[in-house]
Amino acid sequence: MDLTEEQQQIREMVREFAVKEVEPIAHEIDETRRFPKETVERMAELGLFGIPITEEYEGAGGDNLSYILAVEEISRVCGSTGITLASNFSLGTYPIWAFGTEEQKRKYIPDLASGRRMGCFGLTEANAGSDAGGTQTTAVKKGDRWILNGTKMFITNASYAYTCVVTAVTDKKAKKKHQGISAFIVTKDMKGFTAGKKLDKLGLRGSDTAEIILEDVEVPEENLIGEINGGFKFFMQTLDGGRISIGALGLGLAQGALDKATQYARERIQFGVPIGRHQQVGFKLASMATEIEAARHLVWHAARLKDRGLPYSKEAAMAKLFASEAAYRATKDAIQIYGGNGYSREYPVERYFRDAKLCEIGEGTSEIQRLVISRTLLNE
Ligand code: COS
Repeated sequence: MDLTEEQQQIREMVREFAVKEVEPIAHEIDETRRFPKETVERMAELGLFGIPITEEYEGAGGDNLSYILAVEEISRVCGSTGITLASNFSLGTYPIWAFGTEEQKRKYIPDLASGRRMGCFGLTEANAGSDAGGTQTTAVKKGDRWILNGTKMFITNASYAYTCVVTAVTDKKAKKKHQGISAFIVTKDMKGFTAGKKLDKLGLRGSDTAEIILEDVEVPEENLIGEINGGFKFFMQTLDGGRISIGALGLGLAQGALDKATQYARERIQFGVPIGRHQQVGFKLASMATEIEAARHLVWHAARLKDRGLPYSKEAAMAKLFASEAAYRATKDAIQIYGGNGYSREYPVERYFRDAKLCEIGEGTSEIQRLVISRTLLNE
């Protein structure tokens, strides 16, 4: 579990920023569904959007684990801000960084890594949820352009993003549907590209989730990522990394809920003693802490595999699965420890609980993670 000096510095810097600047507005942005542009600007100033991107492209030249630590620390105080950071890098930036041409990287990565512009990822559609290959958005070649039509939904940062990496069907007759899907970089200034309705959500209410509508959008052929009909695998690989970041989101939320519940258990007196001294409460805290530590091992391990260039698909799924479910249990138990106060919006733990639920759904449900893990075990 040792961190390098650089990783420790990033962790401490982000923790300080989170406590000083993110936590004080966490309740308000949740309550009013406000996207905190000022926090996004501060995260850009601190270089958080491009931690694993090399300096040549205006990144911080760090590693993937450092970025995961940043997501964990921000999520410890505010899940909405945590997912804004996580989606911007793992989904909005990474596919261009990992699979784009040199020209695409030069054109788009500096703006994304520096945080001057935001990015998003357009995979999900009304009929392409767990079945990621169910894409109905189409791309038809016309001269040197692709004409895109379709609607993407549940897209994090959609209203604020300049670039959106989207999937579209380029070969309707492909033998297997994933063999006819391509990936494109679409930008906000292209005619016919609009961010649609903003979703009113249970949790993560200070983050932006909206539709992306593509109506006869003319995309230059140089904006195709990789080969025609080769986009599905890029999206799957992008999701592998995204799953580590959702693991970090869950981990941060669980840790935040434990911090609060422990403090409360020290201060709240019932039957003449702090409630933490009652075994039913103390043991709850012990179980939460143990699961959080286990989740941290899985999340950091997956991030380290990625840093070392080793396969991490199964480990990312395990990290996300375990950290998400641990977050759900920890935030639920934090409410229980707070009792009636936990059920009240006057106290933060109900927000943690609502935010944590997303981790079991976004970037592949827990059921999909079990499918990915079991298929690997069975060599399918
Ligand atoms: N990395 C690289 N390639 C991958 C991959 C990965 N992680 N996962 C699958 N592939 C490849 C497979 O190897 C296969 O390629 P070949 O035909 O060359 O063998 C191809 O992609 C299709 O894979 P598969 O047959 O497993 O696809 P399925 O349609 O069965 O779907 C799941 C696989 C369910 C795992 C996928 O659809 C998925 O992850 N769904 C969840 C989507 C999701 O997370 N949505 C939320 C988005 S929020 S941004």
